[in-house]
Amino acid sequence: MDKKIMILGINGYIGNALRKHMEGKFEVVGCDNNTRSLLVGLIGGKSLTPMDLGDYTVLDVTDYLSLSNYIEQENPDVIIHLAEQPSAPYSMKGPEESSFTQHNNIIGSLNVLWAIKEINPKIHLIKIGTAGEYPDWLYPPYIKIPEESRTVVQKDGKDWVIPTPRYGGSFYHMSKLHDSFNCDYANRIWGLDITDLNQAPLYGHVEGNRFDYDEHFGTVVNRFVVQALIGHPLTVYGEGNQTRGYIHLKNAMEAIELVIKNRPKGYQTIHQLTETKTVNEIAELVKKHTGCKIKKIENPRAENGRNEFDFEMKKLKEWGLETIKMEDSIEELIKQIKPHIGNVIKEVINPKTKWK
Ligand code: USQ
Repeated sequence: MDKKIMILGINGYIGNALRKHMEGKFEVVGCDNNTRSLLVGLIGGKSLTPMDLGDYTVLDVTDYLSLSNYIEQENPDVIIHLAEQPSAPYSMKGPEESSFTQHNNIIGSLNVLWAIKEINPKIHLIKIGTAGEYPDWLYPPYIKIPEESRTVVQKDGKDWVIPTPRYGGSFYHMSKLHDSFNCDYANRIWGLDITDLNQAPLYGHVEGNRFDYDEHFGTVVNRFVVQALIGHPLTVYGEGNQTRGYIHLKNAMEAIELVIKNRPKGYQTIHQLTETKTVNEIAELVKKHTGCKIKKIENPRAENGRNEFDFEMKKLKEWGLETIKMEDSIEELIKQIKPHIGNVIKEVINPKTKWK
């Protein structure tokens, strides 16, 4: 049984919540270079809620020597790699933001792979990927996106094992895609055990965690709740018929715990999402609970305005994840956010970054 976990990126929206979730269950250590707070600050924002951070080591994962020394010193059983720039809109803001995203994400992940191989190839790497590695045009309506990292294609009476088809929908998604190929390759040549956790947009809050609502780092449900509470019409992009998968932050933490307890052999992909919704459905749900207004605005992103999304979600179900439904949890989220609503910086709400 794996006992010691290391969280790379322990001060982010997922990292800090994960530390809180895992303490008492595992020995937890982690590092961060506080890029998330810095980037949110640079675009004029700030976490709505005060953060209660634990002990951590200041470390940049793109610095191979520091990272490998840290892993060698701590000798964890599992590394959960979250030290990535997580925002698609941020990666589309301009050349600096794009190259920062790709350098930070791809080089950081490559360093993690090398450090594991050099120091202790028995470490299980859990890497947060993205559900956005499967654009809708690659999986036309009603074809379930398979939950296998590799797919068997039959040709000329032979089986050919190829990576499951993926493609990115932003320079951020492209960085995650490259990470996935590097993980697949590291497994093929070095035999590392790697879980690529392809996660859908998150929402929700846990006490003491950060909560972003700006156009770049706030995800749609969290943004809509803040907008509703300050009387800002909900910013539905385009006609609001975009369908995405979603998962509550608490479920995402439980999912990572299940992955640690059900350690794979080899390179596996897991779909980390619990339900699919259109943006309009989310807006209507928030309206039902707050009476807010909804406003359709020009979509700043390059994305399909209407799509179907159908995922296999076998493994988390099989391991017993009890899913939290958005409609059952939105009321609680509104209650959690209300006391902090005086901290809102209104200027960061409307989207300014155009992708095209
Ligand atoms: N949207 C609106 N109005 C808003 C904000 C978003 O209509 O004010 C729409 C977007 O156009 C999009 C959907 O809501 O169609 C979801 O957007 P999001 O900002 O909540 O999430 P997204 O940019 O897709 O990115 C998030 C995470 C990222 C993760 C990704 C998974 O930030 O780290 O990789 O979800 S996925 O989207 O499946 O690629």
